[in-house]
Amino acid sequence: MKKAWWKEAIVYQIYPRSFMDSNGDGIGDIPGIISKLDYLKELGIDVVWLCPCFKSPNDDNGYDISDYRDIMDEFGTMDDFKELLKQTHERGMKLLLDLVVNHSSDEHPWFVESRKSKDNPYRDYYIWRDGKDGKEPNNWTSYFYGPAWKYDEATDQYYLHIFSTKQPDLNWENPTVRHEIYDMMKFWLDMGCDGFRMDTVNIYSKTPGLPDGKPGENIGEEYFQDGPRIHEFLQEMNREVLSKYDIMTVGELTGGCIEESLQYANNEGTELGMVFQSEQNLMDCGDKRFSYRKVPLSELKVCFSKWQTYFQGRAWNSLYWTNHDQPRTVSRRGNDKEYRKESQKMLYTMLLTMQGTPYIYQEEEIGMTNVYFDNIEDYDDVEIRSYWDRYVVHGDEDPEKTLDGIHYRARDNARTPMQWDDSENAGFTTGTPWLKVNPNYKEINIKEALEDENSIFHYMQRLIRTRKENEVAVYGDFIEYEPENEELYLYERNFEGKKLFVVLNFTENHAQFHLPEAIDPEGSRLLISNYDETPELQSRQLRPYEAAVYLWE
Ligand code: TEU
Ligand code: CA
Repeated sequence: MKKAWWKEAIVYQIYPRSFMDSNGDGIGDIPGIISKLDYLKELGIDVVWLCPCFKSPNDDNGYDISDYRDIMDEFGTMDDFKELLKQTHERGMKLLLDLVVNHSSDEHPWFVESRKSKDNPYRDYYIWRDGKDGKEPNNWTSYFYGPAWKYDEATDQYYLHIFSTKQPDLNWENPTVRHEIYDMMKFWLDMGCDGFRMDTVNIYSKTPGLPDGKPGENIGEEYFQDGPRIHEFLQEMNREVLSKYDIMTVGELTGGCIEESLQYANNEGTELGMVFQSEQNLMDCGDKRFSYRKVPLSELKVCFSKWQTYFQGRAWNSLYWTNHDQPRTVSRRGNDKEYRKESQKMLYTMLLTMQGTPYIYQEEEIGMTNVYFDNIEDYDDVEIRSYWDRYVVHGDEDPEKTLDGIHYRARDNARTPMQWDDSENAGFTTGTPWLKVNPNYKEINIKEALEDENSIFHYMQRLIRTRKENEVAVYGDFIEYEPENEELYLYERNFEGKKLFVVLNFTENHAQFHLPEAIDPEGSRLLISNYDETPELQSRQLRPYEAAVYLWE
């Protein structure tokens, strides 16, 4: 197993818009982030990943970029950014940027030029096609609903947008586009940035001819996910940019299968350092975007264990429970009521004792919950709004049912402003926050967590320290026990003569744990646990959401 700093790092994801507002305009900003760097350092963070902070009209909160080389007005200036970079480095932490180059904003000068005329030098930066019989060039659909094509009168053609109409897809077939992107990446890396999280990295390459897709929810996916030239493109990017710096990279996969992921994240390092698999997020989907089902523990375990063992010795995993596109972990996988603290601690014990690089989304360290707005107007997300408009306002979906699904699945769950304390607007802003603060900020906030020695924050801090002191937690091989057990997740990790054994109760009940025959408790000691007075390793009753990790050395 080849060691690397980014394999040992703990990453913290910041959604800048919701993190900390320094000037009272209700929008989080870079000076706000700088003012909280010591807090992140105290938690034990090594790498800060910033969601997009570049110029943007904010149709999709920065995932629609109109200038890749400048900072979003609401977030601050280039000087603020450089100060952030400097102060992050001064504290021994690194800064990861979000690279969004499957598409740009329609307000990017490239697109403004491109749409002017068919012979504009920028025309071929995007994907333009003639309509077919007065309709779209093919049947592909956008992830934000409706056709993936928008008609543009000026030139009587359509442009492709896999996401919103304000996010036209860049044409990766065009080598000039690719080199513009590589140059832009070098611009940030030469400034000292430490790597990239790459947005929707597996959909850059579209199948030539753009054939009609088979019917389904996201039509056309089979022609743009893991497309024919994607590995060629990433290997080129790796040769020309990535391999020249000591950086970390993580690609976000839209869909994407495990076999293909192995190639993206391969240990030879020809493409990316690691990828985010999205399989774990798809398991609890219902038949619609905003509906859901309960996932049996055995299914969740199949998913995590599969990625652990399949990658072993061949590729490096990323580990995450949530991000800015997903609901809060404790509401989704744990119990956000009477066992909020226990279950969140248990879930992160799991994450931090697996092989891969862990990512902690903002406020996970205080066990933040979903938000349950009653009024659809209180939601801001372009995805929710366009869904509601299409399927409730102009369709026949039941508003109550859809709202229930939104409560469970919505991206805005993760985007409510950070709860720093119990003062007005949770200490996030002195103005009016861009998205309402979760009404639970009086009970759940960072000030409270810092004052309580039994808080999730302090447990997370201890978990992080424990992981860093025990290489086996980072690099160890993974062996699972009792995969069919619907209450417990049991596994072992091994590295250079050391062993960990992890016992996790995923239920709110007492659950019977039988020591597996293959595990000899002799010589083990308790490394960490989310309850007091945890006994030595033996068959016994586990308390609700109990987690315990034992070490042999
Ligand atoms: O998300 C890409 C992605 O996989 C989406 O389909 C995601 O699953 C969806 O938003 C959930 O419904 C990335 C970003 O993380 C997301 O915030 C952006 O909106 C999107 O790309 C477009 O840039
Ligand atoms: Ca602000």
